[in-house]
This record gives sequence, C-alpha cells and structure tokens, in this order.
Amino acid sequence: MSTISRFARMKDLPSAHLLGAGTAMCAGCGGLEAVKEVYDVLGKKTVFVNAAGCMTLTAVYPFTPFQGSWLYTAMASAPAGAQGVRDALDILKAKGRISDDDDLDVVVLTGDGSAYGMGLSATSGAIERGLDFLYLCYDNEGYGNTGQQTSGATPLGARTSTNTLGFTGDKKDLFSIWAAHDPAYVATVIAAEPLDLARKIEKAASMKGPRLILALSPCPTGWDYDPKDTVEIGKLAVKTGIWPLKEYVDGRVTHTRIPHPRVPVEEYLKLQGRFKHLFTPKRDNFTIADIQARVDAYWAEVENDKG
Ligand SMILES: Cc1ncc(C[n+]2csc(CCOP(=O)(O)OP(=O)(O)O)c2C)c(N)n1
Ligand code: SF4
Repeated sequence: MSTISRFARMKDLPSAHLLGAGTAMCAGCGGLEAVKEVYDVLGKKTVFVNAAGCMTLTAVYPFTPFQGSWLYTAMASAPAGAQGVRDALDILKAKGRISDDDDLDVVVLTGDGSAYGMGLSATSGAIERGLDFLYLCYDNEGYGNTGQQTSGATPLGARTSTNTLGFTGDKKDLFSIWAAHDPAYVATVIAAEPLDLARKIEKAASMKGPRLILALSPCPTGWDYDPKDTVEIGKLAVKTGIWPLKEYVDGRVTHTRIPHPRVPVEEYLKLQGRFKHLFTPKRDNFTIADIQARVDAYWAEVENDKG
C-alpha cells in the first residue's frame, strides 16, 4: 500500500466529475456530495450495490447518473448483494471471461437506517467472511427517504418525526462496531472536507477486504436548514468536534484532524431546525451542556490515549 497520496493539495482533486447531474436528490444534499466525491476517486470501474433509501432515487429508469453498474437491494440486504456481485466477478475472472483489468470495485451504498440498524447483521457476516468490498454509508442521522424518523444514528437532542420533542438517546458508535470486527479499514469522512475524504478513499481503494467509509451527510430536508448551508454545517461538524475525522488501520485508530481550539457545539446546533427547540422559546441549557460535555469527554479520551 502506497503511503504517498496523489492528493497533496486541493488543486490535486479531480476536476471532472463522474456522477451525472440532474438527480432527484434534494438541493444541497450532503449525502449526494459525498457519493460524488467518493466516485471521482474510485473511478468508473465501480459497481454500486444500493440499499433502499434516498440514493435509490439517483437511478430511475431509464436515467442513471452512474457511468457503470448500479444494483438496487432491500434495506438489509446490500452486503449480501455485494457478496453475490463479488462472487460473480471472481467466477468470471477464474473462467477467463473477464481480465483483471475488467474487474470492478464492489461498493455498498446505504443510509444510516440500513448501516446502523436493519443491515447490521448482514454487514457483520460479510466482514466475518472477509468480503472484499467497500461500504459507503451516507449518514444523515435518520430514515431520510421516509421523512426523517429516528435511526440508530440520530444524535442526542435532535428532533425527528418520531421524536418530536428531541431524541433523548445517543448516536450508536458504528465506527467502533466495525473496528471491533478488525476489518481492513474504517474511516469517517465528510464531503465538506474533500481533501481528507479523497486521501481516505485513495487509501481504502488500495486495500482488499471489508472497508467502511462513514460519511456524515448534512441533510437540508431532514435537518431543516437552508440548502446553501450544507458545506458550512459540514465544516462546523468537524470544527466543533462533533464529527471526528479518523481512521482505523491494523488495530489502531488515528485522528486525521484534531480541531483546536474547538468551536462550541451550539454554533453547529443553532443553524439547524432539528435543534431549534434547544434555543427557543426557552434555551435548554441542560441539553446543550450535555451535548458539549459528551464531545469534550470524547476529545479528552483522545488526548489521554496519546499520553
Ligand atoms: C424492510 C423495510 N422497511 C421499510 C422500508 C421503507 N423504507 C424505504 S427507504 C427507507 C428509509 C431508509 O433510511 P436510511 O437507510 O437512513 O437511508 P436514507 O433514506 O436516509 O437515505 C425506509 C424506511 C423498506 N424499504 N424496507
Ligand atoms: S432527504 Fe436528505 S439525504 Fe435524502 S435526498 Fe434529501 S437532502 Fe439528501
């Protein structure tokens, strides 16, 4: 695996894009932005195995924004679909029907409803079998396509259509769940930090085996904000420390960005309608402080681990 990235600076990022325009996604969709950036780095020889969710609407017959193949599966079944596609490609190669050059990278594409919930046992099995695939989860922190119901990825305090007073639980730690399986690679990314994302996709693409890319995906519709703010909200997710940029390789977790000084979490929260009830009609100091305390505790542990 090469340690020198071809992405040294922003100007090294691909300037021509593989994903076609004109999808049925909402304006400002942070998930689509992540898919676009990932696709540009992976290249055309990619087959997407897409579980039901918002991205299902990218390819509506006869239109597809992908330059290669795209397969639709049920919500829980994308890893099983990926296994079938991988096996078929391997059989074709073994029979000499396709060359190594014709081989495709198999990429699961799911929302957090599938990745953190319904598809998790199928994913666990695929990692256990050592399936050679990349799993891209665009995490919009809810069941977006059906109206932003609470999912396993919904964070503390967020209003969803099933927690109209704000979710009182905490976001499931999918990064650690994957890492506990000791796969080839696990990384968090965000489209608003394209250089970090490109380097991680480049690294993941150079590996074999199960690899997770977990992309926090600001969602104007479900998070209730102006679509023009997608990039700002994404950058604030990193600057506040709410979305740590990190990777797991060979049993070690490394942070690729340590926000310093960290911006207070309320700068991120107050831009989003899903947290509006924390500020008006009366400021909910208790919940805002609780969210801040959890973020502070996370980074204190990171500091401790370094010592
Ligand atoms: C087993 C099952 N239950 C419910 C649905 C209905 N459904 C279709 S898309 C969707 C939301 C999926 O949420 P997520 O995986 O987070 O992706 P997003 O919609 O946010 O892109 C649901 C519940 C379904 N297709 N299959
Ligand atoms: S609901 Fe959210 S994730 Fe789904 S297409 Fe719209 S902006 Fe994207």
